[in-house]
Amino acid sequence: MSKNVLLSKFKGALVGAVLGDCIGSEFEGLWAKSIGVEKVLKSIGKLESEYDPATDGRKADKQDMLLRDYTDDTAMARSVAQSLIENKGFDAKHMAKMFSEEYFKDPYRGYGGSIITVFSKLKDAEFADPYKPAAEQFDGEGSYGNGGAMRIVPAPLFAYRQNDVQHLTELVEQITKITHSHPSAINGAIFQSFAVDLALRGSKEVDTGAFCDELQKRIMEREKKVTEKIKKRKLEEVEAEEDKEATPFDFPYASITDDIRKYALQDDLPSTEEITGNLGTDISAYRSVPTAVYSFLRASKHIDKLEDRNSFEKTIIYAITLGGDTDTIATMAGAIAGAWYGIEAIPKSWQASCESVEDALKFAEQLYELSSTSE
Ligand code: R7I
Ligand code: MG
Ligand code: MG
Repeated sequence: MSKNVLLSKFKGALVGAVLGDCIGSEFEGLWAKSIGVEKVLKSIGKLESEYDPATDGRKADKQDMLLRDYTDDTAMARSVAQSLIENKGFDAKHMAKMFSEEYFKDPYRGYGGSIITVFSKLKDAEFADPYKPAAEQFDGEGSYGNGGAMRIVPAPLFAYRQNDVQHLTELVEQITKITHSHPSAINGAIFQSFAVDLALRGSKEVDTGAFCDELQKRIMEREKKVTEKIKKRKLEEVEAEEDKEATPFDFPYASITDDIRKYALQDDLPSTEEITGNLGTDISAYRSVPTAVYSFLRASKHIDKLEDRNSFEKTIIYAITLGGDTDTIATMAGAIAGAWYGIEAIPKSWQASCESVEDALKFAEQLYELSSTSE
């Protein structure tokens, strides 16, 4: 892949993530029924009307208006990118410090309800053990929220050149565990990182069948390993013979990929109720990451009322119409779509309307340089 194409994909991934968050956050927590495609188009129409192509910026009379804010999703993704760039690699303590300090500097970004405890404990212990506070969440079960997956996009960029699934898996696990130690949160972040990685390696046309097959193969490998570990521990504890046989429930993300494939390939657009019911739109990783992957795949096809929108735009708009955790689902879907279609597919008017787009472009260049020197 030429430098120009790959760099465009890196930029698309990071900017796509920022825009999904900024545009999606207006609708976070609303039911799909109370959103509807017209409302999303109206919001986007407004930001497009503020743009002046002559200056590639906002119209003169709109310059004083505030840019659309990003939320915790982008705040944390920024820390992941900055920490990887600054250290030319992963340093758990440094990243934990960045997450926590960023929160205390700028707390009103809509963070998850429980993660704040992690930031406080990390700070109080002076980041001595960057994994301990997260492991203590929810009586030692760890958070299953989507806060690991929502911020992970810089990791598959950083690890791109190594082209080693195992290496990417381990990197994502380490980054996620700083705040989320529940296997569902970790595997959700891994699932999202695989989707971004596949999109970075993708060419023009999206082949939903092939995309899902590869995603499923990769996540199955991962889930098998986790299951074996848990089973081994359980067997040692209780010696229960029936635990030896794996069930589909042991491979939640691999299993749900069948539904993602089915809904994405279906001729008619599945009803919103079907998607929200079966894939989900809430703040758990398991009920939001698959929805983001599905939104990206579905948007490569026709969607009524979005005929004059390109596939990147359709991804963001469609993801938001599903309601629920809209900023997070749109940020994850936007990262995948941006990685596939590249920065050229992202309207300039959108880029001019949101906070942190310029930084995302800069981080993309830095991660590109880093990943090419770490070959
Ligand atoms: O996962 P997290 O960072 O939240 C991310 C979400 C995104 O939508 C952001 O846009 C922002 O709005 O928040 O934050 P956590 O606090 O770790 O998890 C989010 C919520 O999930 C928690 O506050 C709990 O309500 C719930 N949750 C759990 N509930 C019971 N048992 C997460 N894990 C558990 C659990 O194990
Ligand atoms: Mg958010
Ligand atoms: Mg959210």
